[in-house]
Amino acid sequence: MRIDFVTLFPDMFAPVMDASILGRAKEKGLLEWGCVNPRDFSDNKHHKVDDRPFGGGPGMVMMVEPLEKAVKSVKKKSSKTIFLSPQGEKFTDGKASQLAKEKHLVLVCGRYEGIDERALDLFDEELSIGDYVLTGGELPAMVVADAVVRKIPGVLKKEDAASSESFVEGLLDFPQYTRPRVWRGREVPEVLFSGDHKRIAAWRRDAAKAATKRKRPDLMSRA
Ligand code: 4HQ
Repeated sequence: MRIDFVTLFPDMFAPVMDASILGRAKEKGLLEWGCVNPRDFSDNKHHKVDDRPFGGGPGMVMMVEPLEKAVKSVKKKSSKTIFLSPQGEKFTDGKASQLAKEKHLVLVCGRYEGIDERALDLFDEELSIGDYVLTGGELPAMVVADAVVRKIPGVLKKEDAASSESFVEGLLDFPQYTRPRVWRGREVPEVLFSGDHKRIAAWRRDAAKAATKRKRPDLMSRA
């Protein structure tokens, strides 16, 4: 898969996109990514990309022209273009699985008070990572990229793969333990030392269900 980020802050991306599992996905040839800056497409001599809102009010609005040129410079017929915004459809694990099948994602990051409404025609989808307001779309775009790239076959090692299945089943992860076996008087559940893989799997299923009921009852109806 290739991912292009349309952003006024391209320097934010490498520290996240080149680290850990995403970095390894690139080294393995499973992911290519790049940034394109609308500022480089402004025909204004000061490279201006924002202007004051018609009708008045505080803050600035991203202009449609530099945004359109930036998107068009990376977009192909087979691309899916996505704008990150609190007004979008809620991004979920299911959506991540869907997007993982795409060949090319163009993730467009807004800044300021937002973008000119007419720019929305440039996008196939509008996605929100949650009901809170961030400074820009860069962090949401990287959240989407991370969740999507993990779903590409071959990105996760076999050992990692199992834990990613939990959300697919609609439940939270089961509780995990490592050494020491006793910590401040708290013991690791005995069954995990039994060597009985069937019993362990059954315990984990029950524990995942109990944790979901207690911490996220809203997920139980789906599971
Ligand atoms: N923003 N999920 C404002 C978000 C956001 C979110 C993105 C803030 C775009 C202009 N994006 N800009 N929540 O808060 O996706």
